[in-house]
Amino acid sequence: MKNSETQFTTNRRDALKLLAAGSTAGILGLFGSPLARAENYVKPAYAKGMAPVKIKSVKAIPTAPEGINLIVVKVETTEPGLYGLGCATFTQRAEAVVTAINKYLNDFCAGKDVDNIEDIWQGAYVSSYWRNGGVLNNALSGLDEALWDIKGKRAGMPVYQLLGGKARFAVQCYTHASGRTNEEVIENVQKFISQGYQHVRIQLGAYGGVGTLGTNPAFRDAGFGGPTDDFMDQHAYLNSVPKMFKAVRAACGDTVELLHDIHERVEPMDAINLIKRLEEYNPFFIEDPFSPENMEWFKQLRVSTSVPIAMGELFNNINEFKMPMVNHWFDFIRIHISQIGGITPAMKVARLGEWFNIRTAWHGPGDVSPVGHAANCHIDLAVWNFGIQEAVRFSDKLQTIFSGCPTMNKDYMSVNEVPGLGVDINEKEAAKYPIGTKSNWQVRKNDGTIIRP
Ligand code: GCO
Ligand code: MG
Repeated sequence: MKNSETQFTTNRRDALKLLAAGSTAGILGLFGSPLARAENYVKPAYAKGMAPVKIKSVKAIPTAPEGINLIVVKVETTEPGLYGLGCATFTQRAEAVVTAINKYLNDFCAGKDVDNIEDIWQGAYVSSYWRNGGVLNNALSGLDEALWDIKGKRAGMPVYQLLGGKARFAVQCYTHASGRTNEEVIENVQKFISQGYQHVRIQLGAYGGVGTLGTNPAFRDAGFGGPTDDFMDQHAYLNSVPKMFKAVRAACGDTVELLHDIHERVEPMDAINLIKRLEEYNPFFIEDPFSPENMEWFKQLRVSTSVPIAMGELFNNINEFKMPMVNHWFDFIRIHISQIGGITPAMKVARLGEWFNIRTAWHGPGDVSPVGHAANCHIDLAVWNFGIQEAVRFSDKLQTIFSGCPTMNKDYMSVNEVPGLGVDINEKEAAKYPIGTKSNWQVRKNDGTIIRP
């Protein structure tokens, strides 16, 4: 039996508990805390009578009509005929993204309310505990963009309207002019100028340019590395780029805006010296001077030259670019938006950029699906700090699979003006072009050292 002492303490403890509970309720009641209000929550008027639409399934639709792996996510809902599409294209690891979508996101999302995009995004983002990797972020992007597509369809509006409406009539784009010689590059630049382009990216050959044309690097003679590994002579490349700019400026004049992608292929100090040698040709921007592993070098670059810089297609993680943006380390943010998780995070990046006058130049090459290009374009229409959009031409074959692709009028891109993102997919056609797995980008120096590609 408890003695009087313990009885007292227990009573005292219970009394204190009661008091606490009473005072919490009192305090809560006083300040009208959410806890207190939750039970009074009423459905907003517009939703009265609207059955909440739930996610029924999330699946990956892989296709590779041009030999480039593309991954689209389809979110089907409990409302018959209502579904959304999103881009989850990580072309080098496509199979892994398909697994992440079909095995994990489908389970995670089934039964969730399609309207709560931010909540679903945050939930899916942390659901793996370890996060911010290319594979999971791309899967999340497919889901996210599909939910924005659905919200546009439910609202009866193109997605850019949900993002704040048009800040410009259409989206100005740049295109790629390359060639094995300066003469071929000039020919292509002139061709694009005649098509109405004012911004043209110039590259001699593939990334690394003439530096990759050497046939018998020492490592191959030594039997080192793989038989298909590329070779790059960095100095041949570094010497060729200023000559290319000089030749193009001489032939095409000062009006055309010229861009170039170093593609993180040279040593940081060589990149800085190269960019200084390009100053006189007034580039619109020079892209990816360094790899994401070398962000600190931007300090040196910024005090060495005033050439505008674009950075970021390899970024996956907010921590890779948040402070560099705050420190004005580059002028254009080049994110591959599915690599960070889609429209929801990309809008936050764009808004952050606005406060530091960093403009958008989203990644838009062939390894982004037409759904992804549409997502880029909807954001580009709506954000104030739009810079330029990388554009590709959608082949007839691609358009047999994807209808409603963004359209080009000279160098201006426009979205399909229908509710949602505007792009639809023919799954039967898509299935005719299965994805492949062979994508290991290996580039080596003469002695066989691996170069970041
Ligand atoms: C660009 C890019 C691409 C990438 C490609 C990787 O600026 O468009 O650098 O060409 O290399 O997307 O798969
Ligand atoms: Mg690039």
